[in-house]
Amino acid sequence: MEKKKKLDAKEGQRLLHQMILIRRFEEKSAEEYTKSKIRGFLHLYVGEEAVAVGVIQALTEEDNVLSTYREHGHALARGVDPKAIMAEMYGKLEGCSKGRGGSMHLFDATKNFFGGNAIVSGHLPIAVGMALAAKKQKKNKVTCCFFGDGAAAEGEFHESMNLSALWQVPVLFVCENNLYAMGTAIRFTHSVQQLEKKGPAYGIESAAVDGMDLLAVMEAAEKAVKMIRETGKPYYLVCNTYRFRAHSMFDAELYREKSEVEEWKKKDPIPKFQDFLLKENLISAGQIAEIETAVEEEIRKAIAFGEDGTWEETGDLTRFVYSETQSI
Ligand SMILES: Cc1ncc(C[n+]2csc(CCOP(=O)(O)OP(=O)(O)O)c2C)c(N)n1
Ligand SMILES: [Mg+2]
Repeated sequence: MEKKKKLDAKEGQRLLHQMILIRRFEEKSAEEYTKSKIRGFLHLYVGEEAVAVGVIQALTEEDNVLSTYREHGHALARGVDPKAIMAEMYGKLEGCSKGRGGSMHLFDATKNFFGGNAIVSGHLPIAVGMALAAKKQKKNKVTCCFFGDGAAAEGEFHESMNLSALWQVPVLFVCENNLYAMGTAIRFTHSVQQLEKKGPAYGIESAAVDGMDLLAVMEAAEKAVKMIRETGKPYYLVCNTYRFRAHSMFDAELYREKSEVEEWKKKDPIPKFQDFLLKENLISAGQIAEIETAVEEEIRKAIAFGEDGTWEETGDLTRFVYSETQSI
């Protein structure tokens, strides 16, 4: 409630713009995928936008962000250039990972955005290591690590929680609990499904929040980041959310009822936040239309940039490969 009063029109509109950009960017990516312009894996974040936007707005530019293969939303919210993301998915040299990573490996060190990690839970130990480095270097840096409910069932999750608490490092673990790990429902992967209960077992302060409510996520993330900066300790935040689309582009969704998806769509975070802004007179219908138009233009430019991008010379394919680096 307090947060709602604090939010001014400019900031509210900026956040709405981010969520709409993520949604439209991904809808367009799916379209480009069906035209085979984008190849390889593609995991969409549609429905979960309030988590990335709500958490990342609580960080500073110096903080680190790590994510999974479902990371377009985090990259966009972090300010990675949509053109460089689209070119990456097109496999072009101008992509943020030189076209070699694709959708699952977006990376931009200038934004302190460290992936894009395709190994489920594999980036949690990396996040703890980065947080340890920041502590040793006496940098005021929070390392924020997004992962899914499936990742929280992996060994790395438990090792990372344990070590982060033991070493007292400034890391924010953000679990995006969308109730499924590919086609496996959470009741088949977790003995205790209130995932925030696992933090206190390691002595880590933890909370759960409605991940479909941007304002609630913002408030929870701000509280978490404040605690981390004040104490240097880790924090575990579970955002309960839902993906509206399939796990990836190769998923017939035989594991859930259409009616379940429809029920969750009623909690869509974008109209919810839009309605809030309208009700509080922080935006007008005309301004919402302007955001949609601006986003459309940003995406048009991103597609054109990807199309016009350069294919890497086949002779360069072994560049940046470990074996070549070793012989230099
Ligand atoms: C170590 C490892 N095991 C299995 C896979 C295959 N895999 C890719 S995504 C995924 C599901 C992960 O689910 P979750 O962590 O809940 O994230 P979500 O996709 O729901 O965002 C699996 C098992 C993988 N990439 N890495
Ligand atoms: Mg999941």
